[in-house]
Amino acid sequence: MDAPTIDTRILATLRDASPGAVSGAELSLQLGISRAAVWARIEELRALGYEISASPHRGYCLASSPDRLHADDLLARLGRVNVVGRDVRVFQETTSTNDIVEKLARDGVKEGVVVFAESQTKGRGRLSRRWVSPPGKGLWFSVLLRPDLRPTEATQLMVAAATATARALRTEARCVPEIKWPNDVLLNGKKVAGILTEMSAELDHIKYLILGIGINANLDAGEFPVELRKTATSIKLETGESVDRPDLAVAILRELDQDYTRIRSGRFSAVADEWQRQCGTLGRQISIRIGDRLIQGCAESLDHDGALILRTQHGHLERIIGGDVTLEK
Ligand code: BTX
Repeated sequence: MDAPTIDTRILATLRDASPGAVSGAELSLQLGISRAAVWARIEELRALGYEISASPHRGYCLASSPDRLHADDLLARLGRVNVVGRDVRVFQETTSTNDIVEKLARDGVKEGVVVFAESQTKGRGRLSRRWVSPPGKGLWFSVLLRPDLRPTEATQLMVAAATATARALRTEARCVPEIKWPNDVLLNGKKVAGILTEMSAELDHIKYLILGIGINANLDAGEFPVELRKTATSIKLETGESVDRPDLAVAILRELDQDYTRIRSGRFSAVADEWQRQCGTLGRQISIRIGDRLIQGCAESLDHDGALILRTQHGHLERIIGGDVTLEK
């Protein structure tokens, strides 16, 4: 992990002390900079929207944080991680965070880097479909991984991403998400999050894999295009409350770091078990479109690689590694 910046350390120290305060002298000692330099950094953080009170006797106290993604703050909240989130970067606007991470991957950047954007002009889903990503309303981010897996095992990471996202939604937004195989997270039957996996691989080896995760946090109904209003939703629309985006972002990265650690140590089955418990697809009659082919049947289980095992109308078992699922009534 790179050395944390001064701002990351200031925010981490203020958060640890909150609701208490930390004196300028103490911060100056901890950070190895002058009290005037501490004050200058505090002024910069205030300009970004952090409400930091200062009293001559008590010192600095973090009263509130702005609704914005700030890399230093995300790192301060995240603390120690194994892989996912050891480097976090935030863009105000980009085409697609997957594009940025792909460039980093080709430049040889280490796995675990996470790129967020406040808005994407060309956010994408699978098969180049559009992903709506308005500014300041969601979490649009991508994670670079270099797993020691075969390309056929990539579904494991999609399953991990969906499981981690669902778990974080439960704890941070107190809602009850359902996972729809392979890459959707639903709230009350509508899509609240989507996951896009893109990879570069050789025949038997993944070179790198990019997990792109989009979460509709605080969008209002009018912020979705009309054609999506029946199928898409946000956390705010379903719970009636705005969610703290930086807190949710950090919760997902922590959960993902934990699941990735499980997968790296050969314990995908623990992730799969959890996935099965939250998955609304299992036991249901579904149809899956794979290119021109439409397969119908009952979703029976998930195999050791994350593929879906489907019992077709004719009683055969089919192993499905990707496609568009429609849940039948
Ligand atoms: P998907 O192909 O399963 O879903 C795309 C479809 O979902 C679209 O065709 C549209 O019908 C619908 N849709 C579009 N935008 C939204 C939205 N905001 N909420 C709900 N439904 C929507 C899902 O692909 C994968 C999405 C990954 C998005 C992340 S964001 C960060 C990263 N960067 C990037 O460009 N993509 C990923």
